[in-house]
Amino acid sequence: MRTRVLPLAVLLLGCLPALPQSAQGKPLLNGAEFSAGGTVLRIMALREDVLRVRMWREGHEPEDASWAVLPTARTAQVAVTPAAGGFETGALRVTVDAQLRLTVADKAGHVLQQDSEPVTWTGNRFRIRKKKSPDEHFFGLGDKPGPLDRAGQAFVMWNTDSFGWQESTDPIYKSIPFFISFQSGAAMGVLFDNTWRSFFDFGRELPDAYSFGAPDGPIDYYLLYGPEPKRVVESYAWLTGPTPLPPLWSLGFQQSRYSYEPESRLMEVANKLRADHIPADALYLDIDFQEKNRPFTVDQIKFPKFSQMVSDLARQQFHLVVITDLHIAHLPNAGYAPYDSGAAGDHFVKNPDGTTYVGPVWPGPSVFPDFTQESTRAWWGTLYKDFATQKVAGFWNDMNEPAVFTYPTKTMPDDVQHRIDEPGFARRTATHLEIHNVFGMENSRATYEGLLKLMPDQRPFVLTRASYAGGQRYAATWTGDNSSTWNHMRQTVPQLLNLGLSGFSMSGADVGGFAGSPSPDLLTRWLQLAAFQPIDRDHAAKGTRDHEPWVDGPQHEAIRRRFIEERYKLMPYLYTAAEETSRTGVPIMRPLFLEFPHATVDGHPLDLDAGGGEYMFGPDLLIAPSPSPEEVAPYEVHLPPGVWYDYWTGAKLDRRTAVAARDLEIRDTAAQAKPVMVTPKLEELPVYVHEGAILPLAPLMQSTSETPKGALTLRVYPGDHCAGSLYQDDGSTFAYTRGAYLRMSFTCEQRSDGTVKVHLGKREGSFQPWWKQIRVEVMGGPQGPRMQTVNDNGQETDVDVR
Ligand code: NBV
Repeated sequence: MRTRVLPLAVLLLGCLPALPQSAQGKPLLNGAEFSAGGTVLRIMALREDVLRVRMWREGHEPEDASWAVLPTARTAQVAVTPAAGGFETGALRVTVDAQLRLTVADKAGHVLQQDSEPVTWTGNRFRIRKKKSPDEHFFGLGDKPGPLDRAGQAFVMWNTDSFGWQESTDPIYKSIPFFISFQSGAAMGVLFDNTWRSFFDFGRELPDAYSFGAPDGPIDYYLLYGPEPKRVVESYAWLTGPTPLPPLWSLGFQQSRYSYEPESRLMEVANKLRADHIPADALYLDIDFQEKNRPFTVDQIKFPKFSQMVSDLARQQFHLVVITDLHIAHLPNAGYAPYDSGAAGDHFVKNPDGTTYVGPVWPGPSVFPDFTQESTRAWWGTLYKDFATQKVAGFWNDMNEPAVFTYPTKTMPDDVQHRIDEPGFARRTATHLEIHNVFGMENSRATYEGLLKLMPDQRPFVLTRASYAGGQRYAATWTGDNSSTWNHMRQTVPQLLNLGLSGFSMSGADVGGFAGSPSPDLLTRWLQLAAFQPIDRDHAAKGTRDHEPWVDGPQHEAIRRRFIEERYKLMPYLYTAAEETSRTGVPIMRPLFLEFPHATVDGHPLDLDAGGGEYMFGPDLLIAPSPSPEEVAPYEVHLPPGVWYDYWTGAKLDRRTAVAARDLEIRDTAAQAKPVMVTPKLEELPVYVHEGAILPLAPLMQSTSETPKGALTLRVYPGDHCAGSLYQDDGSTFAYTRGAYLRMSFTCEQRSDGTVKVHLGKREGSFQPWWKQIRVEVMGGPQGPRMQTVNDNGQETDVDVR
């Protein structure tokens, strides 16, 4: 823990109230089962701090299967101790009353979650209602727009093609039925694993209750206890699987448009990026590179030398990403291999009468692979063979809600048939109502697993628009068709933060906005901000003005270039953060409360004071964009307690102008939490580093494929808990799993004579890095940064910086 204000959770959370008479439970080794009034409630402890809750009407126990939760986690169990009305684990106390109302408390008896009423069914529809405190906040639920805190709002889960969505639009592309409740510094996660059109209400209907339910499907949810919010996101990754380590290039700048065509235009963009020294790693081809919008084809007139083009781009150190939508043109007997092979294997979704469902999308009448069948996913994977041979680097799964041009539903009819044939599931037919929300995730899974089969030692890069809980196992994501407005740029922050809390760390929003044309200032501001977001992809709709960094003249271009360059210098830091995500589930982009849950005296999330605009990029950088970026006007930056440095100047911040600088060492005073006033000009974005951070930086490169020339820099910000780490590997293969990685940790210590001792830990792993020297820069001194360069032979060393 970095902060020192003690949590008031313990004081503010209520104590166990006198419960109505408790239910007679049947003890289980790992939990208990209760029944009353024809309803069964089974609660199982998967871990001391993770519970699974299932409920059904007697005789109707639902199938125990999941698209989201890993089988290892779902079947995990710990022994519990039976107790009056329930049981106890090492961390939790579970009680159930005579009406099957569930209460979960910590071991000290502080209630963490409590049903406010018995669960009721209306037909197959049900709702679970829990008590809500006035100071309870809610985060997560994936890409849903709106403020960071979901309190006071209601949502529906139904993956929807939402071109031009607005802040109040719901639902949009993804359904991630996972949220974190946060109260008085304590967090609890809830994954409601129901794929139907589920609904969530966080105090909108009733101010003192929150609820979730569905029109059908199982009551099956998981409770993930913190109390630290980081523990909750880590447990969520344990439950649904971590984000794989991405290829390094996917963290570089990506340039896209709907559509770069013909080939000469794509090459022009590539050449201009290099000529103007704008670092970049990826270029995208949207649907127009295909023949008549048919997936897995290439328009031979517009792209006559496709293979050659891919290798020319690779020579310029660009990775090519191509779109491969899931709809297959309905072209019987026309020599279109994806249709022919799919039809031969009986891979397409059916109508209730057994005929193949055909719906209109970009290629015209189209058929849809039934991704709920393992064999269909395997067949889909084979469609990537040619692109893989040509060394296309990444694949973009768009339209997979699935979007169909039938109005008003914009998707398949509710009654189309999916023939589930999947390990862990009973073989059965399900209607689209059950499968709709997992369809996009299973599409991206088919792509990811197919690529792994075709190129077993390459980390796949798949970008998906639709997904469900657990979809982070297969793909990165973006927030779909946003707009070129200031508000949409502002929206990227809460949206990407909530995606990160919902498992999707590798996420981005179309930079510059998809629909519409950004003003020069908006595009500049957006490129600045996105340089500090996990995926930095500039993308634009058809018919909009050009979006590339150079389009508004040299002054704008210089600012834009400088920020993209900063991202590339920070690449070792960013990649280390991505590796942390892959191990722990802690996202790259983090709300303040995730790093500093006890930053406020009453335990409310500091993010709310900051208007939802501030966030952490990795563990150490605090990004503070303006709440009204359309103007150059002063605003307050709320920094968590402790000492902070200005990232750009390296200067230590004196947050109490009236107090002498030596008092900066006094901790935890209310005065210290005073906001900092800033008025950044167009070329500035406030970024701060907290004391004790050690940031690894690389010399500037134009692409992550380049080998950096020069020393590794460690920027040290002396202060409490001074430590940092670095992770490196070849950036593209799985050699790291066989030991070819490098891990180093660093610490620092301030001596009374002003010297800073920086300890460089021994290198772990067999990967040989690019550098021979390490340049240590100690920030914050009265005369500016102090530096010292040492040779690095991989052994432990101490560097004294005077
Ligand atoms: O493939 C075209 C677009 C794509 O550029 C965009 O990023 C997707 O979100 N796609 C939607 C389909 C058409 C949108 C109007």
